[in-house]
Amino acid sequence: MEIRRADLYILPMRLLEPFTTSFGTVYMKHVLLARIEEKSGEEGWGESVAGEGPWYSYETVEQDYLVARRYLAPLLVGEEIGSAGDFVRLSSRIRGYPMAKAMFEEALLDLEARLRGVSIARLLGGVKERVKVGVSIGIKTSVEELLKTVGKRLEEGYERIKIKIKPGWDVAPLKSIRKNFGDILLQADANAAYTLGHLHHLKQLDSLNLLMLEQPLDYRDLYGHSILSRKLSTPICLDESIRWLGDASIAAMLGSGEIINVKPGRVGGPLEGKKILDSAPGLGLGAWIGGMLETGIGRSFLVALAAHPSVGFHSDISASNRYWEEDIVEPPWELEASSTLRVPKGRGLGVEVLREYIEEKAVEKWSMTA
Ligand code: OSB
Ligand code: MG
Repeated sequence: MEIRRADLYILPMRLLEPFTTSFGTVYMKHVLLARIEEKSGEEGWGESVAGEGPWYSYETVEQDYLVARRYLAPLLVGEEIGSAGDFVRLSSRIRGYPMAKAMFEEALLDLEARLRGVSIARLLGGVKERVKVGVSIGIKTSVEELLKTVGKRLEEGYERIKIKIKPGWDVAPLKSIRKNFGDILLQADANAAYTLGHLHHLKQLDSLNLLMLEQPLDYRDLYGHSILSRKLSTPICLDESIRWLGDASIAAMLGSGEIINVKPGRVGGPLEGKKILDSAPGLGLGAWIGGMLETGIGRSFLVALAAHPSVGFHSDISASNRYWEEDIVEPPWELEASSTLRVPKGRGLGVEVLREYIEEKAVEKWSMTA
C-alpha cells in the first residue's frame, strides 16, 4: 500500500446526554479522525479515543493531534506499507500514545481490508454475525434519575446494564436497580475510584449478584487487585490496567481479575486487541470489548473485535443514537433483536464515512501529501 496522503480532522461532537464517571462529566468531545489515501485513490479511516483531559489516560486529543502530525503521519506518507501490522513495528520506537497509534492502525486496517475486498472483522479474526452489546450508564444526580434511565435502556432492548460507581454512589443505587428490575444482567465500573481501604465497603457488592466489578483500584495496582480479587466473590474485570498483552499475562499470573475488557485505543490498536483476545482463553481470562464513546468510525472496530471467538460477555458497544444526534457513518449503528449489533460483511468498515459532513464541521484540519 503506497500511502500518498494523510488527513487529520478535529470534529466537535455533542453527546445527547452528559456522561459522568468517577473522574468527571463529558458533555461533548473533540474527536480526532485520520483519513489515509493510497495511490489507487482508495482510503481508510481511523479514530483516536483520547479524551479532552488526562483523566481516563494521560493522553489527550491535543497531544494526539501533535504526535500524529509530527511523528506518526510522516511514518506513512510517501511510504510503501505492506500491511497494518507493519505500522505496529514502524511506530514501536515512538513511546506511548497508544490512542494516536491506534487511530492510524485503524485507518491502515480499513484501507487494507478495502483493497483485499474483505471486512475489518475478517482481518481481526471476527467470526460472529452479530455481537451481544450492553449499555454503560453514567453517574446520575439521584437514584430516581438512574432508575428512569435504566428503565429506558431496557425498553430500548439493551439486555445488559453497566453503571458507573464511585464512593458515595455504589451500593444504594445498585440495590435499587436490583429491587426495581430484578435479576437483569448488571455490572459496575469504578474507573479506579477505590483503594484497598474500601474492602469492607466493597464486600457489600457480593450480595448483589453482579456480573463483574470493573477496575476498582488504581491502574498500576495489579497486586492490589489480586488481593481484592481473593476477598470478593464478585468477579473483578480489568480495564485501565491492561495496556498490552504483557499486562494481561501478569494479571492472569497474579490472579488480579478473572475478566478483562479490551479497548483498541487503550492497547495501541486493534491488532494488539486481537493478540490479547487470541491469548485470553489460554490465560484463563474472560474477555469483552470496552467502549470510549466512539463515533461510528471507532465503533466499527469495536464491533469487529467483538466478533472474535474469545468474547464471552456483552460488550460496551451501544447504537449510534445512544450517543449522538447524528453519527458520521451511514447507516448509523442500530440495536437489533436480542441486544445485538450486526457485524457488517462489506469491505473495510462496512459502513460509509460521511466525509463531506466531517469536512464541513471540523474545527481543525491538517493534511500531508507525498
Ligand atoms: O471505563 O469503560 C470505561 C467511557 C469513557 C471512558 C471510560 C469508559 C467509558 C464507558 C463508555 O464506560 C462505554 C461506551 O462507549 O458506551
Ligand atoms: Mg471501564
